[in-house]
Amino acid sequence: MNITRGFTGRRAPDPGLPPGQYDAGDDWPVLSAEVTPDLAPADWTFRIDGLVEEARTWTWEQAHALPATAYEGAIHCVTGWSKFGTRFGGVSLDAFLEAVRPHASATHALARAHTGYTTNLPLADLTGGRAWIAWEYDGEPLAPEHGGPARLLVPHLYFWKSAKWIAGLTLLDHDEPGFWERNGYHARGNPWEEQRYSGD
Ligand SMILES: Nc1nc2c(c(=O)[nH]1)N[C@H]1C(S)=C(S)[C@@H](COP(=O)(O)O)O[C@H]1N2
Ligand SMILES: [Mo]
Repeated sequence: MNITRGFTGRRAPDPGLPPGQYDAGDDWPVLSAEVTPDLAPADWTFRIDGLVEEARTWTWEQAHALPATAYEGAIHCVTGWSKFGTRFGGVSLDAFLEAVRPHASATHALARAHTGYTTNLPLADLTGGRAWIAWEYDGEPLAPEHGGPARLLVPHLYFWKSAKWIAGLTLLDHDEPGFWERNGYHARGNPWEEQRYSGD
């Protein structure tokens, strides 16, 4: 399905481009610090640990038993491109977090990929139906170069927060910088406030 920009029909008004971004159109650039791993769904697991009542690891099948939900909308990369009308399928992070019962003291999460990539997020950005573990794009399995079999998807923040080949989250009572954040990028990365670099 194509979303015609400018004609919103029954849709919510298109929020448009965040400051300093351009529309990449049909392109979907690949940005990876690592070599794309050869990760089969059978070898994929997703774990939440740290400040939780009950740390838990889900297999591919166990994760797929959770209620399926979709995201349709834009993604925004800090290098400048935004892509509208993306369609991801997966499971809301709320469903995973409900199962582990985060401690009241948990304020942040450090996300890690099966390749070692990390990125930090406020826990509040991962709840409320705004973050997903995504394994489908346009109704097809998510391509390996885009993080398949499964990636974190947090589309309201710059896309470096959406860790590809997601392996898990550790809940913390403080913020701990991940890979790009240790290299000068912003702790939160809200594109609407142009939080690109630490200090922005
Ligand atoms: N594991 C991992 N996840 C990652 C990255 C990465 O290098 N490794 N790059 C991030 C950045 S900077 C962006 S813009 C998006 C790119 O996702 P894409 O290649 O599917 O466009 O993934 C994010 N997640
Ligand atoms: Mo990016």
